[in-house]
Amino acid sequence: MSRFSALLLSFVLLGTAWAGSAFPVNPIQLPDVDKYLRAHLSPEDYALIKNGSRQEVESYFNGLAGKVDLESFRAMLNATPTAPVIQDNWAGVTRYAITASLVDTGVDYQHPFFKNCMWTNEKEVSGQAGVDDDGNGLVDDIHGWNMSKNNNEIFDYKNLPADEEGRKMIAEEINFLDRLGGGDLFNQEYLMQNITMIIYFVMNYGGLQEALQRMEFVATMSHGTHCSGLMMNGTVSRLHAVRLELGGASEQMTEQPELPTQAELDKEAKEFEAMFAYMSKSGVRVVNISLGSQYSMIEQSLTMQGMSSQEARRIATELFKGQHYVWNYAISRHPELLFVIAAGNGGGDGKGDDIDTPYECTLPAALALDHVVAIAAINRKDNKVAPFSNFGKVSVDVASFGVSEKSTVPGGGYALMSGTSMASPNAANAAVRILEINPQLTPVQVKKIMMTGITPWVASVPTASNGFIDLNKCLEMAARSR
Ligand SMILES: [Ca+2]
Ligand SMILES: [Ca+2]
Ligand SMILES: [Ca+2]
Repeated sequence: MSRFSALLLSFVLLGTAWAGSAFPVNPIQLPDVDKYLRAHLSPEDYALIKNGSRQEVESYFNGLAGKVDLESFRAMLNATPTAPVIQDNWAGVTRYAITASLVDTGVDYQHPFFKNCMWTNEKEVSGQAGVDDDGNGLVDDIHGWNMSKNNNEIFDYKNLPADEEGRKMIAEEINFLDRLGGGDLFNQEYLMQNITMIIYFVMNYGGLQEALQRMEFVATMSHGTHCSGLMMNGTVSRLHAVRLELGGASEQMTEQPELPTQAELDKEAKEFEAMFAYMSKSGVRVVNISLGSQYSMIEQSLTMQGMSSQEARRIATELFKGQHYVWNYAISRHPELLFVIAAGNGGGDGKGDDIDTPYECTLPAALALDHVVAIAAINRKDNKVAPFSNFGKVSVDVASFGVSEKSTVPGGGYALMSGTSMASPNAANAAVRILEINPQLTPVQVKKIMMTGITPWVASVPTASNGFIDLNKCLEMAARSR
């Protein structure tokens, strides 16, 4: 299988340029920390944080830290040390291990959580390093494949600090981001704590810009590991990891994109198709995709580069058409796989969009295919739709939990993240567990169970099923189908 060219990845990334988030549509919603500080600090203090020397920032931090209980705040950020337990009534029922794949930023497979749940290519394990022992065209694909680099590096261990303190810091950072992005940003009660913590990170990383870059880096790096933990939690199944190396918003395209030729599109389409063929050959039944792109974001990012609105519309339309062609080509050729796809987060305004409309259309969630399930996010605390979640009467099928979800992060810890990125693997988890009970079910049958084994809601936004996945109802239906 050939290496993915940068072309389609640049499409995928394109949408994020203005949104300030790690992924085009299904990122952890990174908060606008810079704006936050500007809004709440005096111009002098803001200038000091932005441009002051380390000593100046440190003494400012010490002044703030004296006024808040930072210790208990940090303890709160670290208060999610264990894996959540999925409650169900199916512990005694025979389950079959199936294999599920996740196309994402990679997974820390050395995390204790994943110890016994990685898909493992036995012929490669018992074979020779540097040799494609099972003849599938991929050398040493032990737990999956890195599609961007065309090698078996499904996680970059050089990104993890060597010491335990440093590794624990990742969970703290992610929890802090979720705290800020989860709406508490505007909670006056937490204002002082949040500002103090931001300045603590600014100090730690040697500047505001560096701190923001670090947050984006950690969020991007952790995304795949977090989604993987949600998908596999409580299952007896195996995780087949497929990594795409997507950059964060700061690595976004700044130049005008060149429109792809049909030959280039065909090449991309075939490479994506080959990725799904590889999954299928590895025994995968369920694929989670917590990423994508939105038409409006592409158009807006082009306008922000100074393009006329007419020209931006023309280019964005062509690019989006190309993306549709590539995704549709690859996914429609693999009806044996069930694709669970995040509906998207609705961009920098924090408000979900109707992806049935051409302007807010989001791919690949909006593909009109029977073996695609698009997932909106609700909050498990009140069963209400997350304000950021996209929706659509036709394109979005069902909802699942996606606000402050607890799952694995690189380095061995657990932390909270929010997004339809999290709702999607929670829904994929249900799909995996349905198949564990009845592996004979087809993707279309599993999708039907996911859309009918629900708790109906009085929803403020439309989806095809108007409900959220009720795991026990789904598993009862799966058991009855045996
Ligand atoms: Ca191989
Ligand atoms: Ca080998
Ligand atoms: Ca929006």
